[in-house]
Amino acid sequence: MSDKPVVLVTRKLPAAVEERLQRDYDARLNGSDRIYRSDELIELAKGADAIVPCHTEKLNADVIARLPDSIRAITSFSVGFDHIDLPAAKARGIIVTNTPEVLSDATAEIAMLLLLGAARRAYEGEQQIRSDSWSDWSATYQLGLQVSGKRLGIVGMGRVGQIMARRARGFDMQIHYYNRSRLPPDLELGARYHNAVESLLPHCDFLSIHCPATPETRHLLNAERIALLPDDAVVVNTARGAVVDDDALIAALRSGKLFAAGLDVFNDEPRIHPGYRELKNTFLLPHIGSATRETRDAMGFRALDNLDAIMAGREPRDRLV
Ligand code: 8YV
Repeated sequence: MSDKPVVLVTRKLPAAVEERLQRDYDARLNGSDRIYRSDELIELAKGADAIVPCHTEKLNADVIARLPDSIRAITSFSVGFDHIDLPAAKARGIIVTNTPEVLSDATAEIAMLLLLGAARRAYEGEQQIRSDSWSDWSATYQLGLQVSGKRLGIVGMGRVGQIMARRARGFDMQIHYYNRSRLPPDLELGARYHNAVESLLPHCDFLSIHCPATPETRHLLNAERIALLPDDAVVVNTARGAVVDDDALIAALRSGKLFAAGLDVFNDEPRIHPGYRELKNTFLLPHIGSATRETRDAMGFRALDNLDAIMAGREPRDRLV
């Protein structure tokens, strides 16, 4: 029998990450990449020292209460941790970590792609080419909104929000932001701070959401707040679907209050609100913010660095509880 710690890995991870797992641990890998039901996950965790989950595993208070006593750590392959009940883990003495920083560039890239794609009606253009319905050029054909020089409002000026601001400055955008606390001037780089979402929104030709999903940010973008945006604003979300009230956003896209939305994250993924699919002014991606080869490897290695530290009795770099 191996004396290596036993680790349950809930989803298939990049090859280099699985190689390291197999070298250093008695790893229970998920070759089929099927999403385990909660009771299956609890069963598979029997005798394991740690779990490496993704955001697809809902480790709520009930599941955490039923995990075997052997589990000492949950080292998530994600920066977001809304899928893990931290107080429940803490109460059981289970250490929880995430993978910050390593996916900020990739996520900001997707936010910029969504912003540009929504503003320039990329979905409709793509559709016309692929369905062979592009008939001719005209001076008023497929008119979108110019991005350069416009105002970008950022909700949540953490790592991803700050990189998004830097990328947007490349388009001469003027940056406004809301964050719980104001950034120091060397990080703010001239961006205008708003101490409430309500005061930010009227300044947003484009709004990009980068805050975590918490009970406080649930439905942060609702009908009342959408009404505060300028007419023809564009909304981009690469954070979590829960931050947006889908019915309110769809109504505003349908009525023409908003010009378009670019979304990579949704409530109830992958069974998203069907209203988004029916609209032409949405540019939709399937939660691929961090999906680059480089970033997925880096996320895996960061999760394993945390796991190595915990198993060696050291403090992990990214401890949440
Ligand atoms: C990941 C993410 O793909 O890390 C996060 O929080 O939202 C995504 O970029 C996913 O969560 C991995 O578990």
